[in-house]
Amino acid sequence: MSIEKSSKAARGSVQCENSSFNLLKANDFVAENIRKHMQEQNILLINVTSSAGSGKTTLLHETAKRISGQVNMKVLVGDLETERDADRIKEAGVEALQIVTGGICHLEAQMVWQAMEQLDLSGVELLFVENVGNLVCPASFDLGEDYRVTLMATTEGDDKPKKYPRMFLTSDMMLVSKSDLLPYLPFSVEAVVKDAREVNPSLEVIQVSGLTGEGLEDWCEWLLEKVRNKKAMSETTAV
Ligand SMILES: Nc1nc2c(ncn2[C@@H]2O[C@H](COP(=O)(O)OP(=O)(O)OP(=O)(O)O)[C@@H](O)[C@H]2O)c(=O)[nH]1
Ligand SMILES: [Mg+2]
Repeated sequence: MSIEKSSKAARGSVQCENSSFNLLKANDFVAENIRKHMQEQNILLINVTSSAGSGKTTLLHETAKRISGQVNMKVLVGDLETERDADRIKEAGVEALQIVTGGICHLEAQMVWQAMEQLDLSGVELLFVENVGNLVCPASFDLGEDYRVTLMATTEGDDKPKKYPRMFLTSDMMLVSKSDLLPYLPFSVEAVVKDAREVNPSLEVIQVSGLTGEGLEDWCEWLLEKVRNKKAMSETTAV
């Protein structure tokens, strides 16, 4: 038994025989190997996506501060240039490795596979991948994750789920981030949740702020439960 795949759309879903189709098929082949590898090692893999600047690194930093004493976690971070995000996460006392894509606007499974080879994963229970900030291309690339978590910042406008539906369709959790700014912005949480659930009725939602800590307890509990479930599932499979 394995945890249900995070992508709800057909993989390699470009419908014509062209180079994009073949690229996605190759990606899915590597993603499947990552999934198998993670299953064998009992590691929960979470792919964190969002537009640029929605608060992914801040969230991971705050998450590490709260749960790294309870769960052995590491982070891979994708960016076009610089190691800034990995440096920020390391400040929370968690090992982080930057994947510099050199201009590519999303992470591909083969990049994650290569990075995993540089990381000592023994004893790791939770591995985060912070994707490149972009709501478009990262939606198409399965990274072998157990769950895809998308941040939807209050600063982005509440119309995004219908404009970028594939990201919300393939996600398991939407974190409405920067909730501390709600009093100052024309942003309706009700409207964004309604739109997102019209795209993906099973999408879970938590409202969070990396600044005030709102929602982070619920978020961390969600994560810890998934870690426990993955372990229990692996033990069942091993019997
Ligand atoms: N008010 C407020 N600001 C936040 C919050 N989370 C992050 N920020 C700010 O938003 C900016 C971007 O945050 P990051 O955590 O770097 O966002 P990111 O999604 O990792 O950005 P990229 O990796 O560049 O896509 C920073 O200036 C943060 O301080 C929040 O909950 N509330
Ligand atoms: Mg970041």
